[in-house]
Parts: sequence; C-alpha cells; structure tokens
Amino acid sequence: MNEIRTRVAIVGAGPAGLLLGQLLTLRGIDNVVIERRSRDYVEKRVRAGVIEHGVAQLLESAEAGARMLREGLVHHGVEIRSDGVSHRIPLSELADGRAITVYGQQEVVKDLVALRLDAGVPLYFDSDVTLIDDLNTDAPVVEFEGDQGRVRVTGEVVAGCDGSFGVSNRSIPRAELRRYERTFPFSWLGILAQAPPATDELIYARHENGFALYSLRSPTVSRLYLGVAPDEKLDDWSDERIWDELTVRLATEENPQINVGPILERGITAMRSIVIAPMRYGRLFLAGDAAHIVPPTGAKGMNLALADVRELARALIAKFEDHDERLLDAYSATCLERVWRAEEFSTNMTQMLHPSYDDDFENGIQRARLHQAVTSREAMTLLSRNYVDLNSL
Ligand code: RFL
Ligand code: PHB
Repeated sequence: MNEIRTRVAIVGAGPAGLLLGQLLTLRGIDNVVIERRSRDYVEKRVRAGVIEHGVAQLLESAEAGARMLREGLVHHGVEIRSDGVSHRIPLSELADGRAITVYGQQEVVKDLVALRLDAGVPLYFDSDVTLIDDLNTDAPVVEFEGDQGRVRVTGEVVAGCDGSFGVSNRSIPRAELRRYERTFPFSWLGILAQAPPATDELIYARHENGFALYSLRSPTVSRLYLGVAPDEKLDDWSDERIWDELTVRLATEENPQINVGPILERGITAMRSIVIAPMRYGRLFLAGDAAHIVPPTGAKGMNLALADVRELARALIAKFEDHDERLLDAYSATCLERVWRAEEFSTNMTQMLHPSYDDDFENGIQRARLHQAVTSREAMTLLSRNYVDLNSL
C-alpha cells in the first residue's frame, strides 16, 4: 500500500473541503484533499446559488473571490409572492447595507480547484475513502482506493467534509453522537434553463398549488424550483408541465409570464433537516453537510459549510502555529449554536412558504405568518439579517 503523511487529511472536495484546504495552504499547513468523484463531476454538480455577505468576504480573504466579484450578481432585495400578490423585502436597507451574491456553488468549487491545482497542492480525484480509523490516537488514518491503488494517509487531524452520505460521520461510533432529524413532506424539483431571467431579484412564491422559487445564474440562465410531493418522479414532469406549473405559481397580474427555454439540468431533492452532535470524535472534525443538512428554502447549506471551515481553519491554525487547542476543543459547540440558528431560520422559511396539502388550519397559520413577514418592519428586518448574513451574526 502507498503511504502519505500530512497534517490534515481532508475527505471531500465540495465547498467545505476545498475552502478548508485553501485556508490551511495559505498558512503553510500541509494538507491533502481526497475526493470520490471526478473533477468534471464536482465542477458540474449544480446546487446552491446564494452566498451570504460574510461568506463572500471569507472567500475574498481566502484569495478565492476574484471571479465571484467579477461575475457574481449582487442582490439588495428579494421578492415574496403570496397567492399572486408581490412584496419586496429590501434586504440591504434592513441589514446595514449588506447584500447577497448570486454565484453558483459549482463556480466556487471550480475556483477553489483551480487555485489548488495551480499551486500544485495535493488533490486526489476519483479516490474513494473507505476507511477512517485510529481517531483516538495522535496519528489518525484515512484509506482510499484510487488510480494508484490503495493509499494510506496518516495525518494529525482528519476533516470530514464528505457530505451527508459520506464515510466520516459513519466512522463515529453510534453511542458517541446524537443525530437529530426531521423530514418535510415535500421535495424540490429544480431546473437550470437557458432562458433570460424575467426577474432582477429572487422570487419565493407561496401558491395554493405549492411552493415555487425563481432564481438565476446569469443574464441568460435561470434556476427555478417547484415544491412537489415527496414521492414525485422526475419522469412524470414533462418540460411543458414544469413550465406551466412554474408560470401558474409565479404569476402576478402585472407579471403573468416567465421566460421559458431549453432545460439544461433537472433533479428532485428531498427536504430534510439533520444535525449531528457533537461535530467531533477524537481527531475527526465534521464540517458542512457531513454534520448537518438544512432544507434549501433559507439558502443556508453552502453558507453553513463554508462558515464551519472558517471556524475549523482558525482552530487548526491555533493548534499548529501556537500549540493552542482551545479553539479546537470549542469547535463543535461554537458551530452548533450557529447551525441550530440556521435550522430554525430554514424551518421557518420552509413552513411559511410550502402550503400544506391536507391541513387548512396549518395553512391559516402560514398565511398569517407570511403576512407579518412582509408587512411588519420588525419581522422583515429579522428575515433580512438572517437571510443576508446569518453566519456572521
Ligand atoms: P458536498 O458539496 O456534498 O461535498 C462533499 C464531497 O465529498 C465527496 N465524498 C467523498 N469523497 C471521498 N470519499 C468518500 N467516501 C466520499 N463521500 C463523499 C462528495 O463526492 C462531495 O464532492 O458537501 P459540503 O462541502 O459540505 O457543501 C455543502 C453544500 O454542497 C450544500 O449544503 C448546498 O449545496 C445546499 N444547498 C444550498 N446551500 C446554500 O447555501 N444556498 C443555496 O441556495 C442552496 N441551494 C442546496 C441548494 C442544495 C440543493 N441540493 C441539490 C441538495 C439547492 C439544492 C437543490
Ligand atoms: C438557487 O439559486 O439555487 C437557490 C436560491 C435560493 C434558495 C435555494 C436555491 O433558497
């Protein structure tokens, strides 16, 4: 078996693993990133699109923000539509001038991969981590199967950044963690379409047929979502049915149409919440989706993942530069406070915007909550601060 030694073995080249690698590399701390999928696959995987104010600053300070600053779309407001009536929430006005940047997750990934490969720092694609062990020693190990056969990486710390279906969280003995979980009775059907967005700002819509979201990626590419039943099959949704339903749910009297175009990508995602606590076991530290999942309605998943590794990098720098492990010892508790805040916000947004198909009492409460969210300055201010910068609060 091939052997590699490093300080930090990072499992997963999603936004969390790649940014952690970059933050450590900038401080000269030796690390390797190991990714199961190919470079092409991770660079094309279409997911999140909204970057919080403080997280955009984090990417800049990690020297990974140049293209985001050039190509990202800065939004100062968001629209909420309820049964055909439109309300604008002036995010920046209510959140001290801060704004969100709309920039695809796969672009963040592409930027971080390019930085790493240009600098010649180790990044193994097509390399499936199958074992994480010796976590209660000073020399934890990670084993993977790749082009070069079986490889054993011995580090001082392992960062589990391999998402919710990865191997890291499963390497922790069940008795040592608690898993909090909630499944929502909806899924999201998402599409990426070659169609100029018929909106300047994101639109979250609650319609009696269900939820809809109008987002975008560029002046020529739209990203849209429909709330659907959890057992819905993609095959039952023709292009025509998708566009018809989006049009119905998003229409207002002044804007009865959206722009349609060829669908470039489509998928269905179940909506669920998961929190794993603590986010540490011995020398293994979990970050991002490996430790928690939020329903996408609050646009928090990638932001949480990047904010976790900001914390983890800070703690590892204190360990390796100053031999001070206090931040590492506090890592899980520090992150979990923020994670639960994001769970609360995402749950609230989800419940407010997805009508129940069978409980009209719930629907009455949702309408009241939504009315308050778009008419009360206090409620709009809270929503704006959480939407724009929850991870810095
Ligand atoms: P990722 O991105 O899942 O990366 C984990 C990586 O680990 C690899 N891996 C392994 N590698 C080696 N060996 C193994 N055994 C491995 N097992 C797994 C995987 O291949 C993968 O490359 O996790 P990370 O870095 O924690 O990032 C989290 C984000 O990806 C996620 O939270 C967001 O995409 C969630 N999300 C959104 N977040 C936002 O902040 N704003 C949004 O607007 C937003 N919209 C969304 C979303 C997620 C969605 N889906 C599809 C789940 C919209 C959707 C539809
Ligand atoms: C996206 O653009 O993909 C997006 C935007 C807002 C969300 C979720 C996804 O809440």
